[in-house]
Order: sequence, then C-alpha cells, then structure tokens
Amino acid sequence: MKQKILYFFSLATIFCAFQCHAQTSILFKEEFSTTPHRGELKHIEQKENGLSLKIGNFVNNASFEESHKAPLGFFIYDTTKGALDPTVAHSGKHSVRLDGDTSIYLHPNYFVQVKEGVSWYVASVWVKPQYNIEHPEDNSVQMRVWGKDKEKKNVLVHAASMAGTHDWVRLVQPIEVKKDVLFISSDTMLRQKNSTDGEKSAVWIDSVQIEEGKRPTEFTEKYYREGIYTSPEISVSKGGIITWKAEMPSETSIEVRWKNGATAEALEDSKWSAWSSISPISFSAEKGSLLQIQVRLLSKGRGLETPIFSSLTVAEKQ
Ligand SMILES: [Ca+2]
Repeated sequence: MKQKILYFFSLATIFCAFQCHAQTSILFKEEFSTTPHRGELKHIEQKENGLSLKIGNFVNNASFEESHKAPLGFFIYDTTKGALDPTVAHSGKHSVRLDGDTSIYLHPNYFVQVKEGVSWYVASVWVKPQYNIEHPEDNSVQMRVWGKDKEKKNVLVHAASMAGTHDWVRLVQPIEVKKDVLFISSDTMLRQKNSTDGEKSAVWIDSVQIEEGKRPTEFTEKYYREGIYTSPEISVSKGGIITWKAEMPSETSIEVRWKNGATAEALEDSKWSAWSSISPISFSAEKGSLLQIQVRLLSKGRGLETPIFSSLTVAEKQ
C-alpha cells in the first residue's frame, strides 16, 4: 500500500514539476486530508478526507421530516393526545402537535453522549402554544433537559418554560455539564392542570436542537450551514492563481476569496475579493507582499450534507 502511495506521489511530483514549473511556482500548499491545518477554522473540522462542516445538531430527525404517521425517534406520552402534523411547521413540512386536557410530553428515544472536554451544551426547541384561555394560569409549555449518570439514572438538569399563547417562539436552555453526567437529552411538555370543563390546550413542536456552546445557533438538522477556513498570511511577490480541490454533494457548495496588503495591519483593513465558486481564481499583489485566503463551506437546504475541502494551492506566475 505504501509503495502505491509513493508511486502516485512521485508521478504527481513529476507531472507537477513539468506542468506547474513551466508557468508558476508553488508558494503555499495545504492538503487537509494529510497534514494538520494552518490557519483558523470556524464551524469546520478536520477529518481524514479533508475539512468538513462541524455537526451543529446532535438530535436525529430534529425537524420530524423523517417520519411516517409517528415522529421517528421520539415517543409521545400518550399517543392519543399527540401526532405528526403535516400542515404546520417551523422548518420543513412537519411538526408534532400535542393536545392536552392533562399534561403530555414528547420525548426522544436517545441521549446525546457528552464529549470529553466540552463543558457547555445548549438545548433549544421551537414551539407554538395555544392555551385554553379560560385558565391561562394553569398552562405552560416546558422544555426539560435530562442527564444520565454512570448508573444510567435520569436526572432533571434544567427546565425552560413559557406561558401564554404565541406564534413560533424558541425555548432555550444552556447546560453546564456536571462531572457525573455522561449523556444528555431534552423533551418538550405541555403542562396542563386537569381540565374540569373538557377544554383543551395545544402546542406545535418543531426544530429540536442540542449543540455545543452556551448560545443556540440558527436551527440546522445536522451540520452548521456555513463554516469558514482562514489561511495564515502567505508571502507573495507578484500575482498568481489559487486552486482548490473539493467534493460537493447536492445542496452544498464551496467559495473562495482573497485579500492582499503590505503589512499585517494593512492586510487586516484590506477588502476581500468577491466570493468565487470555480477553481482556479487569480489574485494580484498590487498592494504588497502578503496574501490571505478564506474558504467558505456551505450546506444549503436542511443542512443534511457537508462539502469536503481537500486541498488549497497558491502559485505565483513565473
Ligand atoms: Ca419540521
């Protein structure tokens, strides 16, 4: 296997020596699949096959779109009082509606494993509550965050709640991970005191999210929908070309831009070029000898796919 790789490598070297050195010389090359990145990553992580968008939501089927009759991966207690609703949604086309004359909740079938070194998570859910207005003081919608310890005991960690009738509104609960908590989860509950007059309250639930950090980001089903790689400063003496290699599954894209300056300060203030999605692009060194590049990974639609960015090369004209 090693021999094969060497063989390919030497072929590539010979090819490049012949092809590239004829017109350009390489100033900067990063193979993200084989070497640690230089530069900064935002909402992006390095994997074996290159840079990819980070997972922005650990909840499966978080928008209830992968469902048939019942919301896959969740259970409703009890099912006579709640169902998938294909006519109302915060994201996608479906939500879950709970109807209660007593309290009722929607709970996921799984827990998210807490990662080592991560001390904060944040749980969020979009809800649209409609209360029995005769008794508004008895009703609320609540998101409860659960933790599991070594003995797999459920512990109520936090709860965020809201009273009143609203259009779509987000319940948010930051979670500081305690030492003994290994798994976390969140459910959504329609709390209603037993109704004596048979009147019902209802809540629509959609866009459930558990992510790293203290503040929630825009709802996404899996990956962050935008991530940025910023290169280190690269020394140049004249203009040249920037080339890159990437895989882009459907509904994803990659864009690249650059800026140029004489000093680190000037570079900071310098304007970026327009984003370009087709490799290669040319750059100029009119303003000085420093060049910086940004790469933007995008996942459109529901954020279910990530592009993979595998290499970036900067070459100067000869
Ligand atoms: Ca949905």
